[in-house]
Amino acid sequence: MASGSKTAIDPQSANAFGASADAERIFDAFRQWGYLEADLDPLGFLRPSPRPELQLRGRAAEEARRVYCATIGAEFMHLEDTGRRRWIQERLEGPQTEVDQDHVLDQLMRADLFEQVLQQRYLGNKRFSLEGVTALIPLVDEIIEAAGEYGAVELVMGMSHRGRLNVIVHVARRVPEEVFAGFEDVDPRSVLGSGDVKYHMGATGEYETRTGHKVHIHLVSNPSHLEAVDPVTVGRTRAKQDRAGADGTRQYLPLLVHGDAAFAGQGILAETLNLADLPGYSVGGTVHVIVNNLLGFTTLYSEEQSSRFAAQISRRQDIPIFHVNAEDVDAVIRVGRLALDYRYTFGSDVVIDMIGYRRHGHSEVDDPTITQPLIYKAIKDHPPLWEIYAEDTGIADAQARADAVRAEFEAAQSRAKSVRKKPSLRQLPGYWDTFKGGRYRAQYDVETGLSANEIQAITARLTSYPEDFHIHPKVKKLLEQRSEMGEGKRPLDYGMAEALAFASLVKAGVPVRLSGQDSRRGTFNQRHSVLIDTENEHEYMPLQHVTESQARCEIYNSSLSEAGVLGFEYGYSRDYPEALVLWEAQFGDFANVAQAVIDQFISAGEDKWGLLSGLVLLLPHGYEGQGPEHSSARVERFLQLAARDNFQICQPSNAAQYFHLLRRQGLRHWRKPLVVFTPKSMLRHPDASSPVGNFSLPHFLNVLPDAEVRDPERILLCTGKIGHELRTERKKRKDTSTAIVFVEQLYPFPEAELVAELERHDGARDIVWVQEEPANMGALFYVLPRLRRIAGKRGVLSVKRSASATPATGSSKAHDVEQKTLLALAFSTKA
Ligand SMILES: Cc1ncc(C[n+]2csc(CCOP(=O)(O)OP(=O)(O)O)c2C)c(N)n1
Ligand SMILES: [Mg+2]
Repeated sequence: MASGSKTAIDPQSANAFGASADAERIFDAFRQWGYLEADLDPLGFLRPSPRPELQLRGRAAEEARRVYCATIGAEFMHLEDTGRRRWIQERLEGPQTEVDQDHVLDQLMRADLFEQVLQQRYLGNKRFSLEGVTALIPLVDEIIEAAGEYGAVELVMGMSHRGRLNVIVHVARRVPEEVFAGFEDVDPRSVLGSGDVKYHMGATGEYETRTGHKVHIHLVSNPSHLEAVDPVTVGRTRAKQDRAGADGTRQYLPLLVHGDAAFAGQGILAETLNLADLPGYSVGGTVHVIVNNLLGFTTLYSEEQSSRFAAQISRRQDIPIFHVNAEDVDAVIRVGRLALDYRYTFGSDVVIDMIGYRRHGHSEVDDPTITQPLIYKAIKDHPPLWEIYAEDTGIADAQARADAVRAEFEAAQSRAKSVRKKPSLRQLPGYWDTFKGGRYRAQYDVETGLSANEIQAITARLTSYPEDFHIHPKVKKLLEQRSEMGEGKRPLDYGMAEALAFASLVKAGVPVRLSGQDSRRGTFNQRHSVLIDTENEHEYMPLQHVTESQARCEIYNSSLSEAGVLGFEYGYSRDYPEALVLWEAQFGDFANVAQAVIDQFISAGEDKWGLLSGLVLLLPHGYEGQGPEHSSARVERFLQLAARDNFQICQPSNAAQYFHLLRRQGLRHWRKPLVVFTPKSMLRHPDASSPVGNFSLPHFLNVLPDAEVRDPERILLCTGKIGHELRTERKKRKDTSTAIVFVEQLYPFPEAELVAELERHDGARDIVWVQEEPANMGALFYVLPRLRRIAGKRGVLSVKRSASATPATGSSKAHDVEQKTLLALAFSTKA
């Protein structure tokens, strides 16, 4: 079906009729509806849908039909901007660019024969063949070719399983031996408990275009969870662009390759699309390619989506969709060029929906004739794409060329056994020290205190704004209070502690980026990072005016998404390791909507792929009578994921500790994700505020010892808010025999500090873990065995709410009763 350069549209087509209003009307009808009658499925199962609007005759109709109902179906009349619509129509109706058919044939052969050699040599192995949609390889080649001409230096590519091995060889240009080696037997001891399967691993490589441009290829590591890699890829791109400066969006091009079922079905894709034009998240346009085989595993397209095309989820946005028949490879190439030009002209996302088929079962090992017997009957006798293309283009020596390509792959395959295995990822350290160019240094701890003078100087900047700025009276008061805090006249609360941490970090050259829902003001009215002029809504961000030479500080209100935004920030943190990157949940439990990002990337990325991230998650947590959904950040889930130093899990119980924790994360050259359970009611509570002197202490303390009680008979161990309530209760009871110790870092478990604290109080008989959460939640299951191990002969008891199906009661009165009982039990429980 290859059309070759012969099908170039007559440049006079539309213009010849330009004078006639009728002709224009006819063309408009085809521009609007033509894609529905287009010939898009090579096997013909997805039939054109005849439109009454297009039952038109005459030369204009014939010409318009040739443009809009052939093998490209362009959906673009929904675009709001007339200029963009006209741009697309002129490109489609005007002269078509030449295609280097010789080059295309070569790529199709390579793509198909690579799969066939894998099939023959490793029968019964999963590889997720590209056959049926091998036009992806020349399509991506054309995209890179065009990107190189625009000055792109890197293609940041996210994709799932289908065709990934083919892409690693033909796009990332790794030698095929490397991929073949992945199919050879390996010593299981070298990968046990870490690493990942071959069709998920990331890859990098160099691509030299035919016009001599060098484009680095970065294929992002990908979990099985379909589309989860989308926001990660876009976030990584944004970080690279931010580093590059003004030219970033030109230099770094994101390309996402999707399956049709996943594109239609997975919400995280929709969340990612929605980030496209938001200031904190835009990347100057992402190119999306749907590798559409009209199947998802065993499921037919008509069961996948409530629309004709999988691509139609993207119709909600102002972006064009180009459906294209995967067997008209020249049309595919033209669509690739058109999409790239569109991205670079308008800084917009663009979707290519390339429709082909899947030659084998989903993963080659299952038999598709059981579920789609008719489709597979048609596929059985359908020749590979390179043969069709060779015939259509009349390239004579195709078979001989194919034999040579096959021999090349077979030779590579026979060399595969001797390819040296990569060392296990297990040995990779968590340190990160590339930006100073030095050797790895274990800098786990760094001094985080600031002198009183430094605090005062920063406070002055944080609390001032331009003279003509009309400040809101409530914000004015808050800044006045912060000013007093910085001068040591009143204790510092969390909001001030955080502002001081951020300001001091950017002053020291560490960029800060925070995003989350309503994060600029702060869900609990605690942050006020951006001042808004009451007269004109002009903005002033004191954190951007700390010093002349400071690093950037960015705080964004995110879209109402968790998975999409958290994935984005994880990606960002990957490519901006010298920055402190934070994501904030509105309430901690909303992070569960992003569970795949937490499970598949944040907690597992280092183990699977050897990739480091210093991302911080801020998760408001605490039992305050607000009901089942606003109480718990699900501490237990994070603790269950913790192993092999994969991340840090902390609950700083006062403002100064929060300050030191953020600075520790930003300053040390050791990149590990940090999960912080942050307070709500304690944000401004005097008990959790800290005197200014505590900000000059040298370090974050993993354990806060009890300084008040000398020889306790009982030690209460806890984290966060409940500890302050226990202290109040102790005062009320005039109790002098109970020590209250805060475990500020739950993971890695601060065993040495806790042992020291228990030894210091060796007269205490009872050691009690106290938590607000029910028995089946919170840190209980995690701390109890660890405490028992270090408590020796002394008993370890626990006080908690009864096991429950929900984190907390919906009744605030019941909450109060429960809380009182907890406190009473904490002081009375005996072994
Ligand atoms: C979130 C998620 N759910 C389910 C699966 C299991 N799964 C793997 S591939 C696949 C079908 C994907 O179809 P499509 O997106 O069209 O890609 P194709 O394999 O057809 O290229 C499914 C259901 C998965 N990997 N991720
Ligand atoms: Mg599919």
